[in-house]
Amino acid sequence: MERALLVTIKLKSEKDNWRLEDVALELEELAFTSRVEVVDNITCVCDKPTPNLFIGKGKTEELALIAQEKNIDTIIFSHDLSGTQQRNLDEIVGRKTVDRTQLILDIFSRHARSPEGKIQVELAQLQYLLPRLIGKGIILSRTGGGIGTSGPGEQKLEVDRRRIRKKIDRLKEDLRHYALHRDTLKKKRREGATPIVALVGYTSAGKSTLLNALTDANQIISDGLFTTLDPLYKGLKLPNGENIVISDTVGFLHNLPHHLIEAFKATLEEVTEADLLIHVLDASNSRVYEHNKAVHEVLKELQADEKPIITALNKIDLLDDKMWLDRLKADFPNSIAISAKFKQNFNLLLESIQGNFAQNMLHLEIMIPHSRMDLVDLFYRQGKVERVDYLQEGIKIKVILNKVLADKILKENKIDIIS
Ligand SMILES: Nc1nc2c(ncn2[C@@H]2O[C@H](COP(=O)(O)OP(=O)(O)OP(=O)(O)O)[C@@H](O)[C@H]2O)c(=O)[nH]1
Ligand SMILES: [Mg+2]
Repeated sequence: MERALLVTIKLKSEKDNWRLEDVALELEELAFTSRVEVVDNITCVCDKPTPNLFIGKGKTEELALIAQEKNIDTIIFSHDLSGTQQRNLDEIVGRKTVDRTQLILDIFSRHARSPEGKIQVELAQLQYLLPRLIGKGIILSRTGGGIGTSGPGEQKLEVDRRRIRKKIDRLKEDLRHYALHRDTLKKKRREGATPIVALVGYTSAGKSTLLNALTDANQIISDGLFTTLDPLYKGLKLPNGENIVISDTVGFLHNLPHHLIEAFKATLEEVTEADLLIHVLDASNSRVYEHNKAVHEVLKELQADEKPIITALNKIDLLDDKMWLDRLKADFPNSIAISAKFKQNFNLLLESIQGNFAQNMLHLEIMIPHSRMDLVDLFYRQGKVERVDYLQEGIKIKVILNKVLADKILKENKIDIIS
Protein backbone atom coordinates (compact mmCIF):
# COMPACT_ATOMS: atom_id res chain seq x y z
CA MET A 1 0.00 0.00 0.00
CA GLU A 2 1.11 3.53 -0.77
CA ARG A 3 2.51 5.15 2.39
CA ALA A 4 1.28 8.71 2.72
CA LEU A 5 2.19 11.72 4.78
CA LEU A 6 -0.66 14.19 5.10
CA VAL A 7 0.02 17.90 5.38
CA THR A 8 -2.91 19.94 6.63
CA ILE A 9 -2.54 23.67 6.29
CA LYS A 10 -4.65 26.42 7.74
CA LEU A 11 -4.15 29.80 6.11
CA LYS A 12 -4.66 32.76 8.38
CA SER A 13 -6.58 34.46 5.59
CA GLU A 14 -9.16 31.65 5.44
CA LYS A 15 -12.39 32.90 6.88
CA ASP A 16 -14.31 29.65 7.27
CA ASN A 17 -14.81 28.32 10.76
CA TRP A 18 -13.22 24.96 10.13
CA ARG A 19 -10.68 24.19 12.80
CA LEU A 20 -7.30 22.86 11.78
CA GLU A 21 -7.99 19.48 13.43
CA ASP A 22 -11.24 19.15 11.53
CA VAL A 23 -9.62 19.87 8.19
CA ALA A 24 -6.93 17.33 9.11
CA LEU A 25 -9.54 14.73 9.99
CA GLU A 26 -11.36 15.24 6.74
CA LEU A 27 -8.16 14.92 4.76
CA GLU A 28 -7.52 11.67 6.59
CA GLU A 29 -10.99 10.39 5.68
CA LEU A 30 -10.36 11.25 2.04
CA ALA A 31 -6.99 9.48 2.19
CA PHE A 32 -8.55 6.36 3.76
CA THR A 33 -11.19 6.32 1.05
CA SER A 34 -8.42 6.55 -1.50
CA ARG A 35 -6.88 3.45 0.12
CA VAL A 36 -3.50 4.86 1.05
CA GLU A 37 -1.84 4.10 4.35
CA VAL A 38 -1.76 7.28 6.42
CA VAL A 39 1.60 7.18 8.20
CA ASP A 40 1.42 10.65 9.69
CA ASN A 41 -0.69 13.80 9.54
CA ILE A 42 1.18 16.98 10.24
CA THR A 43 -0.45 20.37 10.50
CA CYS A 44 0.74 23.93 10.08
CA VAL A 45 -0.69 27.41 10.15
CA CYS A 46 0.64 29.73 7.43
CA ASP A 47 0.23 33.43 6.75
CA LYS A 48 -0.24 33.02 3.05
CA PRO A 49 0.95 30.55 0.44
CA THR A 50 4.26 31.22 -1.26
CA PRO A 51 4.16 31.08 -5.07
CA ASN A 52 7.02 28.60 -5.28
CA LEU A 53 6.31 26.06 -2.58
CA PHE A 54 2.98 27.01 -0.98
CA ILE A 55 4.58 26.40 2.44
CA GLY A 56 7.86 27.95 3.66
CA LYS A 57 11.29 26.63 2.77
CA GLY A 58 11.98 25.50 6.35
CA LYS A 59 8.74 23.53 6.47
CA THR A 60 9.51 21.93 3.12
CA GLU A 61 12.87 20.73 4.39
CA GLU A 62 11.20 19.38 7.49
CA LEU A 63 8.84 17.41 5.24
CA ALA A 64 11.76 16.02 3.27
CA LEU A 65 13.28 14.74 6.50
CA ILE A 66 10.08 13.11 7.74
CA ALA A 67 9.50 11.58 4.32
CA GLN A 68 12.90 9.97 4.45
CA GLU A 69 12.68 8.83 8.05
CA LYS A 70 9.25 7.30 7.66
CA ASN A 71 9.73 5.86 4.24
CA ILE A 72 6.92 7.91 2.69
CA ASP A 73 5.82 7.39 -0.94
CA THR A 74 3.42 10.28 -1.31
CA ILE A 75 2.79 13.61 0.39
CA ILE A 76 -0.81 14.76 0.32
CA PHE A 77 -1.68 18.43 0.83
CA SER A 78 -4.98 19.72 2.16
CA HIS A 79 -4.90 22.58 -0.35
CA ASP A 80 -4.63 22.77 -4.09
CA LEU A 81 -1.16 23.37 -5.47
CA SER A 82 -0.16 25.13 -8.66
CA GLY A 83 1.94 23.27 -11.20
CA THR A 84 5.02 25.23 -10.12
CA GLN A 85 4.50 24.59 -6.43
CA GLN A 86 3.96 20.91 -7.04
CA ARG A 87 7.04 20.57 -9.22
CA ASN A 88 9.25 22.40 -6.74
CA LEU A 89 7.94 20.39 -3.83
CA ASP A 90 8.46 17.13 -5.74
CA GLU A 91 12.03 18.14 -6.35
CA ILE A 92 12.98 19.28 -2.85
CA VAL A 93 11.16 16.56 -0.96
CA GLY A 94 12.06 13.87 -3.46
CA ARG A 95 8.59 12.37 -3.25
CA LYS A 96 5.40 12.57 -5.25
CA THR A 97 3.17 15.36 -3.98
CA VAL A 98 -0.59 15.25 -4.43
CA ASP A 99 -3.12 17.96 -3.69
CA ARG A 100 -6.70 17.75 -2.44
CA THR A 101 -8.32 17.92 -5.88
CA GLN A 102 -6.13 15.09 -7.14
CA LEU A 103 -7.09 13.03 -4.13
CA ILE A 104 -10.80 13.65 -4.72
CA LEU A 105 -10.39 12.90 -8.42
CA ASP A 106 -8.71 9.65 -7.51
CA ILE A 107 -11.70 8.67 -5.36
CA PHE A 108 -14.09 9.77 -8.09
CA SER A 109 -12.34 7.65 -10.69
CA ARG A 110 -12.56 4.60 -8.44
CA HIS A 111 -16.25 5.12 -7.79
CA ALA A 112 -17.55 6.17 -11.20
CA ARG A 113 -19.64 3.31 -12.54
CA SER A 114 -21.84 4.55 -15.33
CA PRO A 115 -20.29 5.53 -18.68
CA GLU A 116 -21.42 9.10 -18.07
CA GLY A 117 -19.87 9.19 -14.61
CA LYS A 118 -16.62 7.91 -16.06
CA ILE A 119 -16.61 10.58 -18.75
CA GLN A 120 -17.27 13.30 -16.18
CA VAL A 121 -14.33 12.14 -14.11
CA GLU A 122 -12.00 11.86 -17.08
CA LEU A 123 -12.99 15.34 -18.20
CA ALA A 124 -12.32 16.76 -14.74
CA GLN A 125 -8.95 15.01 -14.67
CA LEU A 126 -7.89 16.42 -18.03
CA GLN A 127 -9.11 19.89 -17.11
CA TYR A 128 -7.06 19.67 -13.96
CA LEU A 129 -4.01 18.57 -15.93
CA LEU A 130 -4.11 21.03 -18.81
CA PRO A 131 -3.01 24.25 -17.05
CA ARG A 132 -0.33 22.25 -15.24
CA LEU A 133 1.24 20.93 -18.42
CA ILE A 134 3.53 23.95 -18.73
CA GLY A 135 5.39 22.64 -15.71
CA LYS A 136 5.53 19.12 -16.98
CA GLY A 137 6.59 20.52 -20.34
CA ILE A 138 9.79 21.89 -18.87
CA ILE A 139 10.57 18.49 -17.45
CA LEU A 140 9.84 16.92 -20.82
CA SER A 141 12.08 19.36 -22.68
CA ARG A 142 14.79 18.78 -20.09
CA THR A 143 14.73 15.09 -20.70
CA GLY A 144 14.54 15.83 -24.39
CA GLY A 145 17.64 17.94 -24.59
CA GLY A 146 18.79 19.36 -21.27
CA ILE A 147 18.11 22.67 -19.55
CA GLY A 148 17.17 25.59 -21.76
CA THR A 149 16.97 23.72 -25.03
CA SER A 150 13.77 24.10 -26.92
CA GLY A 151 14.03 20.79 -28.64
CA PRO A 152 11.81 17.86 -29.38
CA GLY A 153 10.47 17.90 -25.83
CA GLU A 154 8.73 21.18 -26.37
CA GLN A 155 7.23 20.01 -29.64
CA LYS A 156 6.06 16.81 -28.07
CA LEU A 157 4.40 18.85 -25.39
CA GLU A 158 2.55 20.95 -27.94
CA VAL A 159 1.23 17.81 -29.55
CA ASP A 160 0.22 16.46 -26.15
CA ARG A 161 -1.55 19.62 -25.20
CA ARG A 162 -3.38 19.74 -28.49
CA ARG A 163 -4.35 16.13 -28.11
CA ILE A 164 -5.63 16.77 -24.62
CA ARG A 165 -7.70 19.72 -25.81
CA LYS A 166 -9.18 17.58 -28.55
CA LYS A 167 -9.98 14.85 -26.08
CA ILE A 168 -11.61 17.40 -23.77
CA ASP A 169 -13.80 18.59 -26.64
CA ARG A 170 -14.76 15.04 -27.48
CA LEU A 171 -15.67 14.21 -23.90
CA LYS A 172 -17.77 17.37 -23.66
CA GLU A 173 -19.56 16.36 -26.83
CA ASP A 174 -20.23 12.88 -25.39
CA LEU A 175 -21.62 14.46 -22.25
CA ARG A 176 -23.96 16.59 -24.35
CA HIS A 177 -25.45 13.41 -25.80
CA TYR A 178 -26.09 12.07 -22.33
CA ALA A 179 -27.62 15.39 -21.34
CA LEU A 180 -30.01 15.19 -24.30
CA HIS A 181 -31.04 11.69 -23.32
CA ARG A 182 -31.60 12.91 -19.79
CA ASP A 183 -33.75 15.76 -21.07
CA THR A 184 -36.04 13.27 -22.76
CA LEU A 185 -36.33 11.27 -19.57
CA LYS A 186 -37.00 14.44 -17.65
CA LYS A 187 -39.77 15.40 -20.03
CA LYS A 188 -41.35 12.00 -19.60
CA ARG A 189 -41.28 12.37 -15.86
CA ARG A 190 -42.77 15.83 -16.14
CA GLU A 191 -45.59 14.54 -18.32
CA GLY A 192 -46.57 12.21 -15.53
CA ALA A 193 -46.47 15.27 -13.29
CA THR A 194 -44.85 13.16 -10.59
CA PRO A 195 -43.20 15.34 -7.97
CA ILE A 196 -39.45 14.86 -7.63
CA VAL A 197 -37.70 14.81 -4.29
CA ALA A 198 -33.90 14.99 -4.29
CA LEU A 199 -31.75 13.71 -1.47
CA VAL A 200 -28.85 16.07 -0.93
CA GLY A 201 -26.21 16.24 1.73
CA TYR A 202 -22.64 15.95 2.79
CA THR A 203 -20.83 12.87 1.60
CA SER A 204 -21.42 9.90 3.92
CA ALA A 205 -24.45 11.52 5.60
CA GLY A 206 -26.54 8.47 4.70
CA LYS A 207 -28.38 9.50 1.52
CA SER A 208 -28.08 6.13 -0.20
CA THR A 209 -28.95 4.30 3.02
CA LEU A 210 -32.12 6.39 3.21
CA LEU A 211 -32.99 5.78 -0.44
CA ASN A 212 -32.53 2.03 0.01
CA ALA A 213 -34.60 2.01 3.19
CA LEU A 214 -37.44 3.97 1.60
CA THR A 215 -37.49 2.12 -1.70
CA ASP A 216 -36.14 -1.11 -3.07
CA ALA A 217 -33.12 0.66 -4.53
CA ASN A 218 -29.82 -1.10 -4.45
CA GLN A 219 -27.49 1.83 -3.97
CA ILE A 220 -24.05 0.98 -2.72
CA ILE A 221 -23.39 2.15 0.82
CA SER A 222 -20.00 2.50 2.42
CA ASP A 223 -18.10 4.20 5.21
CA GLY A 224 -15.88 5.93 2.66
CA LEU A 225 -16.56 9.28 1.05
CA PHE A 226 -18.15 9.83 -2.36
CA THR A 227 -19.53 6.33 -2.66
CA THR A 228 -22.31 7.53 -4.95
CA LEU A 229 -21.42 9.41 -8.10
CA ASP A 230 -24.17 8.39 -10.47
CA PRO A 231 -27.64 9.71 -9.88
CA LEU A 232 -30.45 7.24 -9.36
CA TYR A 233 -34.22 7.67 -9.40
CA LYS A 234 -36.70 5.51 -7.61
CA GLY A 235 -40.47 5.66 -7.37
CA LEU A 236 -42.09 5.88 -3.96
CA LYS A 237 -45.73 5.86 -2.91
CA LEU A 238 -46.55 8.15 -0.01
CA PRO A 239 -49.03 7.05 2.69
CA ASN A 240 -51.75 9.16 1.02
CA GLY A 241 -51.19 7.25 -2.19
CA GLU A 242 -49.37 9.97 -4.04
CA ASN A 243 -46.49 8.80 -6.17
CA ILE A 244 -43.24 10.66 -6.02
CA VAL A 245 -39.82 10.11 -7.51
CA ILE A 246 -36.86 10.25 -5.19
CA SER A 247 -33.30 10.76 -6.39
CA ASP A 248 -29.89 10.16 -4.89
CA THR A 249 -26.72 11.68 -6.21
CA VAL A 250 -23.13 12.71 -5.49
CA GLY A 251 -22.46 13.99 -1.97
CA PHE A 252 -21.08 17.41 -1.19
CA LEU A 253 -17.90 18.37 0.61
CA HIS A 254 -16.47 21.42 2.32
CA ASN A 255 -14.59 23.48 -0.27
CA LEU A 256 -15.61 21.16 -3.07
CA PRO A 257 -13.35 22.39 -5.86
CA HIS A 258 -15.36 24.57 -8.18
CA HIS A 259 -14.33 22.77 -11.36
CA LEU A 260 -15.56 19.51 -9.85
CA ILE A 261 -18.97 21.01 -9.33
CA GLU A 262 -18.75 22.21 -12.93
CA ALA A 263 -17.83 18.74 -14.15
CA PHE A 264 -20.70 17.18 -12.24
CA LYS A 265 -23.22 19.84 -13.06
CA ALA A 266 -25.00 17.51 -15.44
CA THR A 267 -25.72 14.97 -12.74
CA LEU A 268 -26.28 17.64 -10.11
CA GLU A 269 -29.01 18.97 -12.35
CA GLU A 270 -31.20 16.42 -10.62
CA VAL A 271 -31.04 18.72 -7.66
CA THR A 272 -32.08 21.80 -9.58
CA GLU A 273 -34.93 19.87 -11.16
CA ALA A 274 -36.40 18.73 -7.87
CA ASP A 275 -39.62 20.05 -6.36
CA LEU A 276 -38.43 19.37 -2.84
CA LEU A 277 -35.04 18.72 -1.28
CA ILE A 278 -34.37 16.42 1.64
CA HIS A 279 -31.14 17.50 3.22
CA VAL A 280 -29.67 14.47 4.96
CA LEU A 281 -27.41 15.61 7.80
CA ASP A 282 -25.32 13.29 9.93
CA ALA A 283 -26.49 14.41 13.38
CA SER A 284 -23.88 12.21 15.04
CA ASN A 285 -21.02 14.10 13.44
CA SER A 286 -19.46 16.84 15.56
CA ARG A 287 -19.01 18.91 12.40
CA VAL A 288 -22.71 18.87 11.60
CA TYR A 289 -22.95 22.68 11.54
CA GLU A 290 -19.99 22.97 9.17
CA HIS A 291 -21.49 20.25 6.98
CA ASN A 292 -24.76 22.12 6.87
CA LYS A 293 -23.01 25.28 5.80
CA ALA A 294 -21.00 23.50 3.12
CA VAL A 295 -24.14 21.92 1.68
CA HIS A 296 -25.94 25.24 1.54
CA GLU A 297 -22.97 26.78 -0.23
CA VAL A 298 -23.04 24.12 -2.93
CA LEU A 299 -26.83 24.46 -3.23
CA LYS A 300 -26.36 28.17 -3.73
CA GLU A 301 -23.82 27.53 -6.44
CA LEU A 302 -26.35 25.25 -8.12
CA GLN A 303 -29.01 27.95 -7.67
CA ALA A 304 -31.14 25.50 -5.75
CA ASP A 305 -31.00 27.22 -2.37
CA GLU A 306 -34.50 28.65 -2.67
CA LYS A 307 -36.23 25.31 -2.98
CA PRO A 308 -38.39 23.94 -0.19
CA ILE A 309 -36.19 21.83 2.03
CA ILE A 310 -36.73 19.30 4.80
CA THR A 311 -33.72 18.55 6.97
CA ALA A 312 -33.40 14.90 7.94
CA LEU A 313 -31.25 14.74 11.07
CA ASN A 314 -29.89 11.25 10.43
CA LYS A 315 -28.08 8.60 12.48
CA ILE A 316 -29.93 9.42 15.69
CA ASP A 317 -29.36 5.81 16.74
CA LEU A 318 -25.78 6.86 17.41
CA LEU A 319 -26.77 9.72 19.72
CA ASP A 320 -27.03 9.34 23.44
CA ASP A 321 -27.10 13.01 24.26
CA LYS A 322 -30.71 14.12 23.98
CA MET A 323 -29.79 17.76 24.54
CA TRP A 324 -27.68 17.70 21.41
CA LEU A 325 -30.59 16.52 19.33
CA ASP A 326 -32.87 19.11 20.91
CA ARG A 327 -30.38 21.78 20.01
CA LEU A 328 -30.17 20.57 16.43
CA LYS A 329 -33.95 20.44 16.13
CA ALA A 330 -34.16 24.00 17.38
CA ASP A 331 -31.44 25.18 15.02
CA PHE A 332 -32.82 23.45 11.93
CA PRO A 333 -36.36 24.50 11.20
CA ASN A 334 -38.48 21.98 9.37
CA SER A 335 -36.32 19.09 10.51
CA ILE A 336 -37.12 15.47 11.31
CA ALA A 337 -34.85 13.26 13.39
CA ILE A 338 -34.42 9.85 11.76
CA SER A 339 -32.26 6.80 11.54
CA ALA A 340 -31.98 5.64 7.97
CA LYS A 341 -30.24 2.48 9.09
CA PHE A 342 -32.93 1.43 11.56
CA LYS A 343 -35.85 3.03 9.72
CA GLN A 344 -36.68 5.19 12.72
CA ASN A 345 -39.28 7.96 12.34
CA PHE A 346 -39.88 7.24 8.67
CA ASN A 347 -43.58 7.90 9.20
CA LEU A 348 -42.74 11.44 10.34
CA LEU A 349 -40.46 11.99 7.39
CA LEU A 350 -43.04 10.72 4.90
CA GLU A 351 -45.75 12.83 6.50
CA SER A 352 -43.53 15.84 6.24
CA ILE A 353 -42.92 15.16 2.54
CA GLN A 354 -46.61 14.65 2.09
CA GLY A 355 -47.41 17.86 3.93
CA ASN A 356 -45.13 19.68 1.60
CA PHE A 357 -47.07 18.54 -1.40
CA ALA A 358 -50.44 18.68 0.30
CA GLN A 359 -51.28 22.07 -1.03
CA ASN A 360 -50.92 20.55 -4.48
CA MET A 361 -53.39 17.74 -3.89
CA LEU A 362 -57.02 17.75 -4.96
CA HIS A 363 -59.85 15.76 -3.45
CA LEU A 364 -62.14 14.88 -6.33
CA GLU A 365 -65.37 13.06 -6.91
CA ILE A 366 -65.87 12.29 -10.58
CA MET A 367 -67.92 10.13 -12.88
CA ILE A 368 -66.23 8.31 -15.76
CA PRO A 369 -67.69 6.06 -18.44
CA HIS A 370 -67.48 2.27 -17.96
CA SER A 371 -65.25 2.09 -21.03
CA ARG A 372 -62.52 4.01 -19.21
CA MET A 373 -61.21 1.37 -16.83
CA ASP A 374 -57.75 2.58 -17.87
CA LEU A 375 -58.42 5.79 -15.94
CA VAL A 376 -59.38 3.82 -12.86
CA ASP A 377 -56.05 2.02 -13.11
CA LEU A 378 -54.28 5.33 -13.54
CA PHE A 379 -55.92 6.75 -10.44
CA TYR A 380 -54.84 3.73 -8.44
CA ARG A 381 -51.30 4.14 -9.72
CA GLN A 382 -50.98 7.90 -9.42
CA GLY A 383 -53.25 8.81 -6.55
CA LYS A 384 -55.18 7.51 -3.61
CA VAL A 385 -58.54 6.04 -4.54
CA GLU A 386 -60.91 6.38 -1.60
CA ARG A 387 -64.09 4.91 -3.06
CA VAL A 388 -65.30 3.36 -6.32
CA ASP A 389 -68.98 2.82 -7.14
CA TYR A 390 -69.97 1.02 -10.29
CA LEU A 391 -73.27 2.68 -11.13
CA GLN A 392 -75.47 2.32 -14.14
CA GLU A 393 -74.52 5.72 -15.51
CA GLY A 394 -70.82 5.15 -15.01
CA ILE A 395 -68.04 4.65 -12.50
CA LYS A 396 -68.12 7.08 -9.61
CA ILE A 397 -64.74 7.61 -8.04
CA LYS A 398 -63.51 9.50 -5.02
CA VAL A 399 -59.82 10.13 -5.43
CA ILE A 400 -57.01 12.31 -4.09
CA LEU A 401 -54.81 13.37 -6.94
CA ASN A 402 -51.89 15.63 -7.66
CA LYS A 403 -53.32 18.91 -8.97
CA VAL A 404 -51.24 19.13 -12.15
CA LEU A 405 -52.07 15.57 -13.09
CA ALA A 406 -55.74 16.00 -12.21
CA ASP A 407 -56.06 19.10 -14.39
CA LYS A 408 -54.40 17.32 -17.25
CA ILE A 409 -56.50 14.15 -17.06
CA LEU A 410 -59.76 16.01 -16.61
CA LYS A 411 -59.06 18.34 -19.49
CA GLU A 412 -57.79 15.70 -21.89
CA ASN A 413 -60.69 13.34 -21.20
CA LYS A 414 -63.39 15.97 -20.79
CA ILE A 415 -64.47 14.56 -17.45
CA ASP A 416 -66.76 16.52 -15.17
CA ILE A 417 -66.24 16.92 -11.50
CA ILE A 418 -69.19 16.02 -9.29
CA SER A 419 -67.70 17.68 -6.26
N1 LIG B 1 -25.58 4.18 12.62
C1 LIG B 1 -26.07 4.63 11.47
N2 LIG B 1 -25.29 4.59 10.37
C2 LIG B 1 -25.80 5.06 9.21
C3 LIG B 1 -27.12 5.59 9.13
N3 LIG B 1 -27.34 5.98 7.87
C4 LIG B 1 -26.20 5.71 7.18
N4 LIG B 1 -25.28 5.15 7.98
C5 LIG B 1 -23.91 4.70 7.62
O1 LIG B 1 -23.20 5.82 7.12
C6 LIG B 1 -22.29 5.41 6.10
C7 LIG B 1 -22.52 6.22 4.83
O2 LIG B 1 -23.80 5.91 4.32
P1 LIG B 1 -24.20 6.16 2.80
O3 LIG B 1 -25.65 5.87 2.69
O4 LIG B 1 -23.27 5.45 1.87
O5 LIG B 1 -23.95 7.72 2.70
P2 LIG B 1 -24.12 8.69 1.43
O6 LIG B 1 -24.67 9.97 1.95
O7 LIG B 1 -24.88 8.02 0.35
O8 LIG B 1 -22.60 8.90 1.03
P3 LIG B 1 -21.96 9.27 -0.42
O9 LIG B 1 -22.63 8.47 -1.48
O10 LIG B 1 -20.54 8.91 -0.25
O11 LIG B 1 -22.16 10.75 -0.59
C8 LIG B 1 -22.52 3.92 5.91
O12 LIG B 1 -21.55 3.23 6.65
C9 LIG B 1 -23.91 3.69 6.49
O13 LIG B 1 -24.10 2.39 6.99
C10 LIG B 1 -27.91 5.62 10.31
O14 LIG B 1 -29.06 6.05 10.38
N5 LIG B 1 -27.32 5.13 11.45
MG1 LIG C 1 -24.37 7.52 -1.51
